[in-house]
Amino acid sequence: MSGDTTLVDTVNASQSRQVFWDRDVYDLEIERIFSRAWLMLGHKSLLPKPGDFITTYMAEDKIILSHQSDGTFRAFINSCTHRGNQICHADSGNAKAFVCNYHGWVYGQDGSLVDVPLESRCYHNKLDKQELAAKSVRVETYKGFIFGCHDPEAPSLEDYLGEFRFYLDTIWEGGGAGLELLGPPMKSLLHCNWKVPVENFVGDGYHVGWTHAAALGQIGGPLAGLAGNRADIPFDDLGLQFTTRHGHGFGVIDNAAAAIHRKGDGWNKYLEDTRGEVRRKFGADRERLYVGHWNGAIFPNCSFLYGTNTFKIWHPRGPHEIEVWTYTMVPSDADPATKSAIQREATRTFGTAGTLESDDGENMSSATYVNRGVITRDGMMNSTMGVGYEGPHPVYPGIVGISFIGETSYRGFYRFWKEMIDAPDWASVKANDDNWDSVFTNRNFW
Ligand code: UNU
Ligand code: FES
Ligand code: FE
Repeated sequence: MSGDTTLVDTVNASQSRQVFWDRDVYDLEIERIFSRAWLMLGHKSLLPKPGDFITTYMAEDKIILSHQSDGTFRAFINSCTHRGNQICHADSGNAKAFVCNYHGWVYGQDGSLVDVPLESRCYHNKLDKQELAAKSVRVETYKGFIFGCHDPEAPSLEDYLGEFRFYLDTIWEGGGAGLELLGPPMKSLLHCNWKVPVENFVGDGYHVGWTHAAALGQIGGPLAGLAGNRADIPFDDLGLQFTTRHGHGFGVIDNAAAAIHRKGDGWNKYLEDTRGEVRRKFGADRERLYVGHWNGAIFPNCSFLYGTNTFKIWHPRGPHEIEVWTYTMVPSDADPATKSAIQREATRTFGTAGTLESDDGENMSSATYVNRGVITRDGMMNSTMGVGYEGPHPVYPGIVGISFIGETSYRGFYRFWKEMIDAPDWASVKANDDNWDSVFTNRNFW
């Protein structure tokens, strides 16, 4: 099953329900997407000193990410090259070396095999330790965020993020020192396909007023206006939606960056103090984004809400389950009280037991498990909202949709999903660089 898959119809903006259910589709995703794309590993704030390490996942592969003595970061597969035992069982720490607890092979901070017990006597000096280094992963960083990739043919991380950096820079650099992550992550299992939360975070402005109606009513403030079945819900003056070359995208609600926070201090004050610098550095069009609330995703499986400041990696665990890792995203130069206030609100809303997280979780497993039904899963899903009400924009790169409520970024996510599933290699993805956005046919919308 490869080459021009019919699972996603980019012309009619629909997707087969099998993308949430079928085991063969999942296996193909692991092979063609997770083994070839840049995946989020973490932020340097999680391992600030030489010797610091964290363990994480790239899809279902266990990974050690380690801070080298020269200040760079290296990642390697967390499985011993002797008999395969997991090398490191800690979530994080500081280590000069990693000792496999099965037979005691010792790996350096860079994954090289540095010592083998009884090497000369038992192996008669015939062991090639160089060849037996832990399998290494390509690592690159952007504004402190660390990514890993298995494919030597993949573009650089900067090119992979591409024009999405125009948007990321606005918040990852911002008007101060940029954003970092607070760990350790909260971890939970969710019974859903990994793409359900990604599509939700990349571009589902529609669900907010329905799924979260009760919670938003309780929170009050600017988001309360979105809650519920209201004919007068704001629409085209609410914000915008974006998709870019490699499927990354987001939606923005204007002037709502700190909507869940108290006025006058903490995060609100930080934004007011720094927005002038953003305007000076990046201009008014990006200052607008800086003070907006974002729901976004970096293809394939990293999502975040800027403003609410939850940061998630959806680690796939087969077609019908994920392990969700939730960090808090904070300005690295904010004072400790502001950081902890941001973390508290992020946890209350989108932590493992957060009010809004629970609202979403129910939908995510429902949208997955309903496809147990053989007749049900034969069908297609619809993402046509706002087709034609989107296009290239004079200021903002990528394709820009008319409102925060739309499915432009959904279409962009599945457009690139299909491209990756169909492509035999990165060269054939790169060949589409000049006409990737041709499925967005209204060239004169803005
Ligand atoms: O649930 C969401 N994705 C969301 C919540 C988006 C924007 C504001 C609040
Ligand atoms: Fe690691 Fe044997 S499996 S030392
Ligand atoms: Fe939601």
